[in-house]
Amino acid sequence: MMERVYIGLGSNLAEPLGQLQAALAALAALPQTRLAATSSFYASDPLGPADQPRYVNAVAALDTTLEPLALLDALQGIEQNQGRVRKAERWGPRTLDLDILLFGERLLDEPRLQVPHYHMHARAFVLYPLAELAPDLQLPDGRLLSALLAQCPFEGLERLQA
Ligand code: A4P
Ligand code: MG
Repeated sequence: MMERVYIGLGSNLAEPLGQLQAALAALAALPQTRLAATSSFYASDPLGPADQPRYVNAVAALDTTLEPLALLDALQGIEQNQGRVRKAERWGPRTLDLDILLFGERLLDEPRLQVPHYHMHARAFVLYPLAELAPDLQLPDGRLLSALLAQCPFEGLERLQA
């Protein structure tokens, strides 16, 4: 079954814009998957430790018949290919982070995968690009994206020219 998946992309090291562009090309090349849409790129103030560069963030929409864990494996492969080094520090700088925000209507709570992504509800750098792609989106728990946006100031975010 084909399902609509939203991926959050983030980078704040080694030319973040180029990292995101390379990641989008890699997403478009995934098996059993179509890259359906891409948001604008946004510069964003770092959440977490403040002594790190600003991020570039975006959201992509995929249509896929991959199962969730197979998609997660593929995303982690793309992160590795782009030089991601996992460090102990939480929310520290990274060349590329690919998060599964939503996977169809699924609610997943597995050791390796929680969907919807646990913090998407309050992150401007997720909600605003997501709203470009799906302004009328309803989360599997019934919450409307528009209601989450109303609680989430655009603060710290800057939409970059394409
Ligand atoms: N995992 C569980 N659920 C998911 C999911 N829905 N999508 C597991 C992807 N992975 C999921 O992830 C750790 C483990 O989460 C994975 O092995 C997977 O099995 P990670 O990418 O290694 O670790 P992380 O990203 O450092 O941790 P975390 O807690 O996911 O961090 P976040 O929430 O991704 O935050 N500031 C700005 N402005 N923009 C950003 O993009 N990103 C972060 C990272 C911090 N500050 C930021 C940004
Ligand atoms: Mg992550």
